Amino acid sequence: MMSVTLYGFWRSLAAFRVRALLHYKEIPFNEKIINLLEGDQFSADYHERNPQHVIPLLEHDGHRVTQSLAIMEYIDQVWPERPILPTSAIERAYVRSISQITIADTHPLVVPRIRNYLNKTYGQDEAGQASWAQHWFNEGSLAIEQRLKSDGLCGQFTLGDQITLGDFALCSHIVGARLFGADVSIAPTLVAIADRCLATEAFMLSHPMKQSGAPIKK
Ligand SMILES: N[C@@H](CCC(=O)N[C@@H](CS)C(=O)NCC(=O)O)C(=O)O
Repeated sequence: MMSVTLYGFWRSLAAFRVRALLHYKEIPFNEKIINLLEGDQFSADYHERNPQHVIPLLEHDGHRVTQSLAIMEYIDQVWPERPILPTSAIERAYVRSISQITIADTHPLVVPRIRNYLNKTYGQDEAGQASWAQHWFNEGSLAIEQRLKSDGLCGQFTLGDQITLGDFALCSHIVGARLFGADVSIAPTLVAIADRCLATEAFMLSHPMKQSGAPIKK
């Protein structure tokens, strides 16, 4: 098998989604750390790999794939065992749609470059940035909770009782919300699904706080 390299960082929610999928599919990989707090994403070497200066990036078989959603779908196609996309068109649309609430509509508002901009341009200190992040996590949590209830397709997981793409996205949402101190109790169905994911080995191993460089919990 060609080697698989994930460029990630302990705190990155997008890298967490991809790392969890690699573990879920039992794909051997090595992870190279891009320390976002030290600005490694702007280094010349990383610029050549991903001129957008964001992680995750997956290297496999001479290919470079960016954007966690694209990476997860790439992985699912190249390693079809334990598929994460349902076969019916409507269920596929459902898991992609619910995933995008966090991947496209929530997470981009809380990434370092946004928080740095809030700080530099609008003078928001750490507390101001945390309150901003909590607001957007709450909006996302409520939107996802509503969809889980109204679509009526979830079970133990986002779609019925099997892990799908939706679970990698939703679990990263809750892990991020907790890291930023948001009140996740506003979305009990979502939390129950995320905690079921976090009880599995793949998600547990991939959790941001279990990665090298993460602060030790006292
Ligand atoms: N939509 C992208 C998000 C990529 C992204 O913004 N990643 C963050 C870490 S989770 C990052 O590298 N941020 C660097 C920065 O903001 O400077 C994905 O899902 O892969």
